[in-house]
Amino acid sequence: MGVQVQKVGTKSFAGQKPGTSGLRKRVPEFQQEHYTENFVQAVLDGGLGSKKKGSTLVVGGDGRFLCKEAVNAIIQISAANGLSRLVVGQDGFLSTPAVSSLIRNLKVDGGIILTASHNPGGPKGDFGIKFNCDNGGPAPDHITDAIYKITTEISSYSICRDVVVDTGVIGHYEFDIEGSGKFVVDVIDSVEDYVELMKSIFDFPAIREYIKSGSGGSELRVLIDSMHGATGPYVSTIFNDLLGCNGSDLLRTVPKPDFGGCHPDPNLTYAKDLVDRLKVGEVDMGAAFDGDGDRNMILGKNAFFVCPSDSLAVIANHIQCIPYFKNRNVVGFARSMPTAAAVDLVAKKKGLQAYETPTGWKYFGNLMDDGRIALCGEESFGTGSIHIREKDGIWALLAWLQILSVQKKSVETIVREHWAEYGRNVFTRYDYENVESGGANLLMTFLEASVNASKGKELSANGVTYKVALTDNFEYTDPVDGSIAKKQGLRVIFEDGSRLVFRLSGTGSAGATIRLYVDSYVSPDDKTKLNASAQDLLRPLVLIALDLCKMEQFTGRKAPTVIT
Ligand code: G16
Repeated sequence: MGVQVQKVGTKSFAGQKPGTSGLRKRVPEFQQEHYTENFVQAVLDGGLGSKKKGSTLVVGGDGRFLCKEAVNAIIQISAANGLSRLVVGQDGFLSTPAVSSLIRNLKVDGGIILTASHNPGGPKGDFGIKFNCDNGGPAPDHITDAIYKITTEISSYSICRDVVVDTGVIGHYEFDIEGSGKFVVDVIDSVEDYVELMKSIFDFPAIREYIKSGSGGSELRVLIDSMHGATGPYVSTIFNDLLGCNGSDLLRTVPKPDFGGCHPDPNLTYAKDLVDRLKVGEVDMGAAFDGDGDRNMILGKNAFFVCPSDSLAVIANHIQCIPYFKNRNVVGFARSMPTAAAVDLVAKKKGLQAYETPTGWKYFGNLMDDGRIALCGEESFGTGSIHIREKDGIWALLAWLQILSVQKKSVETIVREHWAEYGRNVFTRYDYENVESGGANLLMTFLEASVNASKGKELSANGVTYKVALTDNFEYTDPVDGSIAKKQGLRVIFEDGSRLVFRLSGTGSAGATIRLYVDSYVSPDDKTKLNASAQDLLRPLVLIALDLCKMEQFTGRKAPTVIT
């Protein structure tokens, strides 16, 4: 007799709507009875649809608090729903890029990723569940909408509580399920597949040689901060074992359920220790990755900050340094709308196509699948390529190292030379985190009206005047399937091409986060401005933006939580 399937009565929970990248909530919310099970059932029904019975998924997460419990729930609910196989990372652990790679390499039907990305973890921190499709990428809107609809109507879920797998032990586990037959769980090494992929993309011997003697004949020191997130084991294997970096230069490589109490977001605020160590000037380069390993921050010597928009443009400009692209037909690049347009200038010069999509990696999926782009990136520290369908932190660092190994120049020199050739897209983002939702929504409603009213007007601050050329709420029509995403951010575009963008984040777990993006272009002929501080260059536009949205009046906030 097979393992029994139990049908459990439940009630729907409000607010299980996937955001920019999956459902992210505080841990106690997920710990409510039936909460996680409801959502997993909805993911299987809405994500797999008629393919559900007999399908195979990859399952893993970034090791944060609740991951193991959620993996067990997914195993038991999948067994009861007639799936035929799950491929699970050992201990339920896989970085987000590793899940995407496995889905593609194994040619399975999709995956479930347990992560709240860069959000803090631990018993009071954040947790998240995200469904990825068979292309390895985050589910597009029509699928997340279907999942959400099911969460609002659900009245029961199916579960096999007697399917018990020790995910700590690599192996093949088989069960006979009542009514559907064989169900398999393969617990696999979490690191192997991803490392092989990286070895097939980059010239590891050349990078290793450059690390050994690239810095004027002596070793190139790279300080890497995994922030106790998912990249740790991958970083140790790739950078220590295979590329010869000093073990002591690899920081916080042990994944922890609460990220050691830190906020695993690789930016100048939350990776401050790394920044401070780079400032001393003894290390040539630095990099940090987020909780689930898809975000990256790149720093040069003396903590020279590479703005993510520039990082994408530099990699695009030097794409032929990366062996993977040498024999591929590169026809375009993409960036999200709030990301500064540096990559567009590279595309233009090379005669390639540039795409502008809404915020969310899922919007790059069709462009990649359709062969329209080779690289894409976002201001939110996301850089990636068509090797998978997620952004990829370690890939970005390897891309930089490969470029350095060919160019034999420092990070800072490469960026400054880029500005001298293309001009500089100066960029900053102000985040107002955990703002009371009511105030944030009022601000956005008020702002939409004042943004519209500003059309054609001159706005000034600190003696600098900008004339508004265009205002809108960004709308995107996917060129591949024609789907439309509306209201993706309020934009004020000035006559000189400078931009202000305002939007509410879709990745917070409580309250609201207001994001204000400021972007301005300095021509390569303006030598003084080209090397001035970004803060000084953008100050007038920041003041104009804060006045336009009446930030303090609506939110009571005098300053942002994070500036990147
Ligand atoms: C996710 C998405 C990104 C997006 C970022 C911020 O990243 O995959 O595409 O740019 O959230 O989104 P928002 O501005 O809506 O908070 P991650 O690293 O959190 O998965």
